[in-house]
Amino acid sequence: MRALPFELSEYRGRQEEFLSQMPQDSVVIIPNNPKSVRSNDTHYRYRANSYVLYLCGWEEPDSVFTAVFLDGEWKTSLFVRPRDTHSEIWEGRRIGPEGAEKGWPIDQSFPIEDAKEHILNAMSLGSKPSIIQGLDNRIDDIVLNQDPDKGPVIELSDIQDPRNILDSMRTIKSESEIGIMQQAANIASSAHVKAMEKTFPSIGEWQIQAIIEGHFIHSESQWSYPSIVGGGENATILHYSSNSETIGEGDLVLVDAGCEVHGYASDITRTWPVSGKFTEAQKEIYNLVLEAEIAGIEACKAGSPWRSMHEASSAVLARGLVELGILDCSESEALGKNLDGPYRNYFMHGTGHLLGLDVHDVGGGRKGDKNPGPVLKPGMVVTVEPGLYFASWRDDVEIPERYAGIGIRIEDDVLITEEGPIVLSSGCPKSIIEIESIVGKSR
Ligand SMILES: [Mn+2]
Repeated sequence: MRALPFELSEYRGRQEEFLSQMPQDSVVIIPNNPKSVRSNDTHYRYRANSYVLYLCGWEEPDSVFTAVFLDGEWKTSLFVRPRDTHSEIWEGRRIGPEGAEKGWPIDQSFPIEDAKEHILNAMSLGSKPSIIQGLDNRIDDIVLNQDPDKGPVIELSDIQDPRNILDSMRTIKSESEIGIMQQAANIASSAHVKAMEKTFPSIGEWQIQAIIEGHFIHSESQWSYPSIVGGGENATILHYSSNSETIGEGDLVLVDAGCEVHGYASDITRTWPVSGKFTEAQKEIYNLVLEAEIAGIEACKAGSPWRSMHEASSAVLARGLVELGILDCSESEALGKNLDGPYRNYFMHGTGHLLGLDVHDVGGGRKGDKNPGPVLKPGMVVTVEPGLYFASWRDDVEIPERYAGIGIRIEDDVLITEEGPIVLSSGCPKSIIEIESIVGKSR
């Protein structure tokens, strides 16, 4: 049984900060993720829900965290799988309610079977459910299909969502969370260096993946998202994940791979030549992306608006694309009034995202998010990851012959502090000189 990564008092502090912002007539309901079938009776490796990890560190499936306000104070409960010798023989030992009450930051614990009665009872006493829906249908159904004998059927408009409060709390990392995120960044940095060292011309993308993920497992970690290993033109596919081709001798490989430690993610991208030497054309694009990445990192200042890193990276890319003759217009036309100019033909994604218990962490800032992104504050961890992509097959935009087939992205994990940005992934080299000296060193 793994020990909790944080002191009980740290979890209690999070719960207190969260619940003090909740209306006292709520019953807070945060289900854990259910197990997920892979095939027939085998399951995907279980990953607990990030909100549950954040509030109480519970890692077993079939569980739900609740809180109700009773006799002048919030009382937290954790519903868990009960002890069961037969199941434990097959599936592994369970902590059970008695163990949960002893070692976890909660007031009381009960078998998961009791969750329904507990929730309905609180609702019948007038508490409005504040639930993260969509995690576990079985728990959603308790709230949505109430037992008419137990109390009034809840109005849908009375169901609250506690995520607004939790999400903004989760964006600010404590010292101990930052320590864990530094470990995750260190492991991923070493994995990238190992992969560079063992790269050779015509290596298979899957072989690089194996080196990277082998290092994660060796370090008692695991990937935080499926590794992207794209050789040559595959680097221009933003979510390439089949990792199934060999990489041509003169080609670059783009590796976007990170791991997690106690649920906290790292997320690093590096691009290197499998031969160990960049061509002149590759160097031109690489140095432009690197300059844009460094400008993005420098813009990660406490108090700056979320968009500042995207603006900084975009300005560098737009100027460079004009200077290299890829765009035939002025710098400001290339950039566009709303950062929507033709530089976006070659840089289609955002410059970064929040990082934490989820690799694309909660708190806003991503395309499609309701929250356009927070003002940068000390304790936030973000990624900075500009790129340029010239897919040779595209016929909707001009793809210059010289750069056709090149895809480059460089991504680091950056902690915001009052004293300026700290690059957690600084152990992963990114200059052309460093990369050329490492690639193929121990093939
Ligand atoms: Mn990323």
